Amino acid sequence: MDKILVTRSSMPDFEEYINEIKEVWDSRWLTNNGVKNRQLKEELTKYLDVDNLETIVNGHMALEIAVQVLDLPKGGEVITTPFTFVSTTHSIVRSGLIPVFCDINPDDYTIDVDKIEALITDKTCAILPVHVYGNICNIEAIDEIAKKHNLKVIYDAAHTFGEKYNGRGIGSYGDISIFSFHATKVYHTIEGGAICFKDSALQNKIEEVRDFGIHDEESIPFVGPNGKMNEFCAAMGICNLRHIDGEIEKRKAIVECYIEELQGIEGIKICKPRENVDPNYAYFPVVFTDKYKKNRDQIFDELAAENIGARKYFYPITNAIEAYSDKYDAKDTPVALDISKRVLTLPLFADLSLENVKKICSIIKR
Ligand code: T4K
Repeated sequence: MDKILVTRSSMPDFEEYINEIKEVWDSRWLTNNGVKNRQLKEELTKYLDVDNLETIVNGHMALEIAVQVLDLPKGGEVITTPFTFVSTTHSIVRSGLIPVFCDINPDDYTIDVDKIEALITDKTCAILPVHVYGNICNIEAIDEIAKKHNLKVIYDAAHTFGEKYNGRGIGSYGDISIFSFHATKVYHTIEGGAICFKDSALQNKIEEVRDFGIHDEESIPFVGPNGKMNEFCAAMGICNLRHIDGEIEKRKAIVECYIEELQGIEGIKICKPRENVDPNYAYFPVVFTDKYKKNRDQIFDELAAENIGARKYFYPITNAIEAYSDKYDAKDTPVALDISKRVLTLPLFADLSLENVKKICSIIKR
């Protein structure tokens, strides 16, 4: 059997993409807020149902720019989750801020809102939760804590493209939400991302910070990175947006098949979707408890032996990685530590056949 990896990029037809880049090719305008970028921004603002949006070179840079434009004080503390991709934590540290790790809840692996307030000090300036796997955080509780303590909220919404909560685009929550459009995501622009923000007064600053902090040729008010998306990526995004609803529908059928095969088995835990969420079926995490006959690593190895590349997203948790091991102890977030040792994300992409889903499940159940 051909190798089945955890995901596989969705692609438009070759002709469709070539057609989309023809104009870019002819014009030789390849980046720096070109026509494809401007079109994509408009289409994404509508599709994602957000107030304001800027395209960014990748999801990580979107996080760093989000942290920068909110003017958080250097050395300030940001309460966040360690159960995420390293990008989330790195974005805080690389911005001169201090991550303070809050544990996660054992049901959907998002930040445990009952543990946030105990971590607040006079240095706390923001909360940076993650809608991990596309599971939506307890937005109401986070909002209430943030208001009470005058904190900014930045959602790492990297996994939630197209999701809605209470009928509103998920990117419209918090002061800022960021998306990743990496090749491995439900929706991609090859590499890419976006910042969505409530306060339209941030518009100019975000545009300028994204472009080295340049206002015009003679005025550079901010220090900024090169965070611009190029025209070839934007063109890919325009093509992929035409097909996204169908892609999500196909993922839904796959997830339903996984659930049918794996639910109700002692020792196998599957996330329940929250109410009032339109999901995007981004990941399919499965947690193996002590009641299961084999542990996560054994199942990972058995799948690998059959050419199936499940992934241990998110292991190790970010407060356990070498880069931070002198500053943090992962035992301080025991639920996250435990889940990270038990979770496996199974292959999930739009053209994964149901036959292969059943095969993956039969190896797990064997
Ligand atoms: N916040 C969160 C919560 C995130 O999860 C991420 C990224 C970010 C922020 C930062 O966003 P970006 O700056 O990346 O936009 C992947 C992705 O690189 C990363 O985007 C993603 N999260 C993370 C969870 O997963 P790897 O190292 O696991 O990717 P890799 O290369 O092993 O690819 C996984 C599988 O995807 C491959 O086995 C096959 C398939 N694949 C991969 C590539 C690169 C394709 O089908 N096509 C491709 O082009 O990190």
